Amino acid sequence: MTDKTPVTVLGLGLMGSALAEALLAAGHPVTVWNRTPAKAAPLVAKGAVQASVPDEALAAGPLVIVCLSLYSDAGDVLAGASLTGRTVVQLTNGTPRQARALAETVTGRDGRYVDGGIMAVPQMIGKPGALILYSGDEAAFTEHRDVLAALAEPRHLGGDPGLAPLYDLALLDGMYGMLAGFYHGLALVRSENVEAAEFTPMAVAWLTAMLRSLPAGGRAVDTGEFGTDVSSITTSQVAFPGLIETCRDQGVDPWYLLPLRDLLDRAVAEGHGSDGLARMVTLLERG
Ligand code: FVH
Repeated sequence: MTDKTPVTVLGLGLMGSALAEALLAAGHPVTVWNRTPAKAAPLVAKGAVQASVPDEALAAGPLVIVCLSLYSDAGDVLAGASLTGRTVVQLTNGTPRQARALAETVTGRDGRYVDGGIMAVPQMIGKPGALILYSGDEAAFTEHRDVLAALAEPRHLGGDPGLAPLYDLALLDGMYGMLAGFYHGLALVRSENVEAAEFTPMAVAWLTAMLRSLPAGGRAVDTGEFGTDVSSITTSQVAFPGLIETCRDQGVDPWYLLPLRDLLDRAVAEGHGSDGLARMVTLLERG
């Protein structure tokens, strides 16, 4: 017997399994369900109860964590199940629109809905440094905050269920931009047979130094003061043709640099050449 909240986990992929394992490690009774039942075996060996259908798993306790590939999978799995008195914490990756629609479905069936964006990989779950962003029913979140803290630092962003996926996608946006730039630069030096092992430490140091400029850029956007004493849009715009030409000379597709060049050109044409790169935000917002 335990006074710990029973938790249901629907979906035992890489992430769902890590979530269930962290809850077991924190002493919660955990009931799991997965479309492919065999994936539950390692968790059952650690004390989880395996349900044979989603309904059975949903009946096990008040808190239901959903972690499937797609929102449509979550809709299918929850379809027809009784959600009365259940708090559904949806950690499947999706869009704000999908989150708001699923929240309506769940609340329409007397459940409470919290959406979440996992800012971690499975290996980070249950360890310091992992963060999960939540939004939606704040009372339900507060009630289960301590349970959710077993997974990662829980941070609630507001009552609109679409906020967690919005922040999640915005952070992924930044991550993909950084990774695309790194791999593109790597392709460029590899055109002269430079090994990744030589280039990577330089890229890490350079990108780390550049990351330190983000707070000042954010402040410029918040205040509308885009003047810079670091590097102007014109400085970048003038450098871009050389960057693109070098890609072509070295046999590397300039790819993601082309729309960036167009944006810089537009910024200069509209009279923002002396501003810092943070000005790009106001141009993008008109897209
Ligand atoms: N893994 C990660 O690093 C990221 C970190 C950030 C958040 N994502 C999101 O988490 C969701 C699940 O990701 P995952 O890594 O667990 O994904 P898989 O290992 O591929 O497992 C997918 C699970 O979904 C089940 N599933 C798929 N389709 C259906 C369906 N039509 N009906 C029922 N279940 C379905 C699948 O079941 P099975 O294939 O084992 O039978 C797995 O349980 C995802 O949104 C990430 O973006 C993870």
